[in-house]
Amino acid sequence: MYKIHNHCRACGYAKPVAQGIKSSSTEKLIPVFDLGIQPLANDFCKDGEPHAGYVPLKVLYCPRCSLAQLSVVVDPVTLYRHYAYVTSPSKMMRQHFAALIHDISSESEGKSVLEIGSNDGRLLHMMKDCGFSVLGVDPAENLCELARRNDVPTQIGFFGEDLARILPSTDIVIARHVFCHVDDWQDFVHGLEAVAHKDTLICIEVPYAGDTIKGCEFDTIYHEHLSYLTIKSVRALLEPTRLRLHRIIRYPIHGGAILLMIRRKDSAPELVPMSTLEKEENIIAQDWIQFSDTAHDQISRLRATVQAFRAQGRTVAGLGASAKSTVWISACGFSRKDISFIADTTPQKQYTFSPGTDIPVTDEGAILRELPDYVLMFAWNYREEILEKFKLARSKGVKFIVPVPKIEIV
Ligand code: DWN
Repeated sequence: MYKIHNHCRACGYAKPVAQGIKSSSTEKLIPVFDLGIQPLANDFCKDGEPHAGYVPLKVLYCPRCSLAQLSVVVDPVTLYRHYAYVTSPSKMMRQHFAALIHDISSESEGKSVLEIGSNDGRLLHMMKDCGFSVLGVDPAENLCELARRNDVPTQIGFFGEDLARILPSTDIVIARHVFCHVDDWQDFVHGLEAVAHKDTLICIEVPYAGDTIKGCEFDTIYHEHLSYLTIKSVRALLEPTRLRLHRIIRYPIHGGAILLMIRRKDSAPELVPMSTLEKEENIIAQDWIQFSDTAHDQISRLRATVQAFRAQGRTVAGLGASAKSTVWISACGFSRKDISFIADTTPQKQYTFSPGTDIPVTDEGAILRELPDYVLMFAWNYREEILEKFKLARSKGVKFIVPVPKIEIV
């Protein structure tokens, strides 16, 4: 179900000199954060369905290029062949897509778009309406079905050098929150080089490690997210390839993300000034160790907060059966005694259980039906939109517990 990962996938630090021969050097990735054994964050199963199981969740830091990465790699077929996460239909995501399309169009006049990890085709459908010709790639059979019903042509499979060979050359490549899910970066980059022509614009959007650390967003650390990127680690990855960093744009989505605009080294312009973000970046192992201390403190606080409310006879529910919810619930050791249900808009998640627990996931209407005293906002990255959406429930006394960046009751 998983394999051990013990060398840096960006710069090769601590890589054994040959398969099976231990590295002669004393190079070792540095353990910086450990949440023990956890269920898979999107392993939402109906009653009686078999669970995928439990896997160690530990983060290692590369002292050479600053990439933080998990100590294991879960079989991607287990994670993604049938995927519960569907791109959010929220207003915030639609606004993000509009900004992304604007920023891409300001950098490229290209009209053909390949999206890697296209999910249900939501972004590509929006780009198609803007006049782009689109093609998606995604390994999830259930999501490809949704995309095709959305009239978005989608190739089923994991993107890499092999799959790239059967794909057309394209003006624009987009990979949103998929690159940090990939184990073999070299194979992925070879795939990018195969589909890119001289002027292709490659746009890779990932959570930014600086934001993860600053907001103590430890609940975004789960088995799908194999890597936590810094610009320094991307430079290390691209250095030996035919590709180069062209521009970096920051977005607030998903708790803070960066769009890495990448071009071929033989495309114009040759020289691009270093961004301010890159000049200021200085993430070291100690930042992750401090992050770990804060995260474990937040976990203890949330556990104590919920258990105190329950001891007073108050009811607590959750909103957003996000991957993040699984991390919080597992780290806090919550069960249905603590959280009576989680409400969620995603049909594939409704009437399942939070991975590894007896906590049911139900529809959003449950909040108004049950009027719990407190609702844990596991989808805190949509905070304002959620608070607006649940104005009526809040007027009836429901309070939200927002766990990130600091536990807050609103
Ligand atoms: O990288 C990934 C990120 C981009 O998305 C994936 N590996 C997994 C996924 O992470 P997540 O599940 O934490 O993503 P979200 O979008 O933060 O999840 C929000 C959840 O909350 C969804 O299940 C939908 C739900 N939701 C809701 O029920 N009502 C969301 C909103 C805004 C709402 O109003």
